[in-house]
Amino acid sequence: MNELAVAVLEGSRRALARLLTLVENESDGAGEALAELFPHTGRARIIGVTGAPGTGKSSLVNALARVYREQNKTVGIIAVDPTSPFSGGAILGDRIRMRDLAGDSGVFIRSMATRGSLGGLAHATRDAVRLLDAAGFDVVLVETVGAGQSEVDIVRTAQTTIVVEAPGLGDDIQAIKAGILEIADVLVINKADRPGAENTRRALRSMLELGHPVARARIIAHHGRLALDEQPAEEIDAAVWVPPVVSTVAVADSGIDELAQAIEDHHAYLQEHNMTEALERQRVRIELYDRLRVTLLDRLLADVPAEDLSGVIERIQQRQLDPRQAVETLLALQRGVRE
Ligand SMILES: Nc1nc2c(ncn2[C@@H]2O[C@H](COP(=O)(O)OP(=O)(O)OP(=O)(O)O)[C@@H](O)[C@H]2O)c(=O)[nH]1
Ligand SMILES: [Mg+2]
Repeated sequence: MNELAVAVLEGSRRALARLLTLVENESDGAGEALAELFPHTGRARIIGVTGAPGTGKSSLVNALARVYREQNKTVGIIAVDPTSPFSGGAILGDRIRMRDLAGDSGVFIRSMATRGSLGGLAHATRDAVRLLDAAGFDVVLVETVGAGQSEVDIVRTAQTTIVVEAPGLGDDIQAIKAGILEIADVLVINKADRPGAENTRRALRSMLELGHPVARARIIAHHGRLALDEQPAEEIDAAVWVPPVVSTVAVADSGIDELAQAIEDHHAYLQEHNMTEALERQRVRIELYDRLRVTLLDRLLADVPAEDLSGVIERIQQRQLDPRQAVETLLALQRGVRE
């Protein structure tokens, strides 16, 4: 068996840290260990925390981790920063803010930054979560900034997704437009001690109330599309989960127990409606397709000479070849190379 994998299963933090570095660098070196650890995954509760910069995600993760520690659960934390390739600042900030968890051997904190593509980061994050899962952490918290598509992908790794809002960040409706309702299982208004918190809360609430159709669309977009194929419509109808809105003051530990309870409620809801497995199947399918897409494209680009590729791009630009035909042309070129 792979040495690092054995060491991780035996509880070595050093081995875990080394594997995480390999995963973060998208190095092939982690492949064997990941494969051997994979059968040991599937036990952790994975919770995603996302939201605009500075809304208090790290502070909330910190506070939640303390709640889980009080319940004697071990906690792994991954803070993902997809925004900047050289984000020493943010990472340092996270480390400092989470300092009060340092020294607790039941907590492991790791930051991850963009190396290559965002798609790569999504894969690396999934692998990192699996490593913490295999290492035996009861709860894995994944923090990621923003609500763009790539962040949604990252967050889709989680069983429960918390979207964090804060008052005074500008247009509330804007944030809602950005599609947060589609990914939120629990909505948090953090910085409830700040002016405007009640307005933000009201805006979100009314969106949600407006929103039986929204809630339904959310279920379909986030949880449901693929699961929907496999479940009768009335079952989905009965199972609509309207995300609770929880107000918190993360830095004063206020509302954190309510947040932990809302996460628990969501978990119970998934169990009760037999959605856990269907959702996992969907996550597996999405990941498999993502990985196939990346691998097939890499393979094609490796097979087709660069000048042929730029020739095709040139011909599209000259309106001699339409993009659909171009795909066929490239695949034919690849077959030519392979034969
Ligand atoms: N007043 C108030 N300040 C808070 C609260 N929660 C967090 N803060 C402060 O807001 C700032 C940002 O908090 P973070 O927890 O780092 O926020 P974040 O969302 O993780 O930030 P990024 O990771 O940089 O996007 C810090 O100065 C916190 O002390 C809160 O509930 N009330
Ligand atoms: Mg943070």
